[in-house]
Amino acid sequence: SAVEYGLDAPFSVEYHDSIPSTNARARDRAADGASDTVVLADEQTGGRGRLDRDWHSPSGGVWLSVLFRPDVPMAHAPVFTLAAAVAVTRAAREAGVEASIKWPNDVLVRHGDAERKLVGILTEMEGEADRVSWVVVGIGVNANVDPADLPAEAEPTSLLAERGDPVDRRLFTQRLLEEFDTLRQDPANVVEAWRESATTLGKQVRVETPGGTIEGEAVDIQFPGALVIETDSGTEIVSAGDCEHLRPI
Ligand code: BTX
Repeated sequence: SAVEYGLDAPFSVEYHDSIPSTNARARDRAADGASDTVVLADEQTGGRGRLDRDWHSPSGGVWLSVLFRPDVPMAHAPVFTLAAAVAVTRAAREAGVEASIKWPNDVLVRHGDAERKLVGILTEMEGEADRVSWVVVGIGVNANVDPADLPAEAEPTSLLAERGDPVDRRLFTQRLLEEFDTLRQDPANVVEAWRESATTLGKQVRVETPGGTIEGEAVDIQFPGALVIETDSGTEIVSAGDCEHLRPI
């Protein structure tokens, strides 16, 4: 139970040893009318990433989903992905791991030229254009897991691997949720907080979108989460939802 995990969070927390997907569970809770609820699991057997990709979630991770009902139009919801990235980056840094954000939804750790993936974030929502009904922000942190148990092609890392010893998951999750709670109440400030933790800005990037490939320098991020890219032929603005892949070039 959440009591066993010992969280004192600004959300009601339900804890599962093993569950297919905390996002799926949070969506079910949303359908039942719940809000301000966190679903937390030690292991997921059917974790999902963006575009229906698999998210490997062995025992020892921090796999969680936050369900809430912000009073914002649908188009603003991507800001909560940024908020989650900032929150988890701050919590990781407090745990001694120099994480940074790769737009739109990855948190990674740099080792020289290599970037190793520590976190994935998947935001889902439902509602009307002028007001969301609910938002579920799924945050997957490779906490106390061995990167060798994760897909090698993703170049994964974990808090355990970076620190050399296990992280206190209770403390880490508590800090993550506190940061997220503060940021979600102040969406206008999230973009500024994001700029401070981001690694993407100032870099040459190649972004795959449904409309084709965009190459240029990532110069800024715009509310609620679009990336501004200076290309040879002018400025392009890519929304987070349209990014299929971003690579440094
Ligand atoms: P994404 O689509 O950006 O990344 C998915 C890709 O990441 C996969 O195709 C694979 O290559 C790689 N990958 C899979 N598992 C891991 C891992 N543990 N570490 C590093 N790389 C990996 C990112 O999607 C969004 C992931 C959200 C996960 C959370 S966990 C709690 C919640 N429940 C749920 O089902 N999803 C979210």
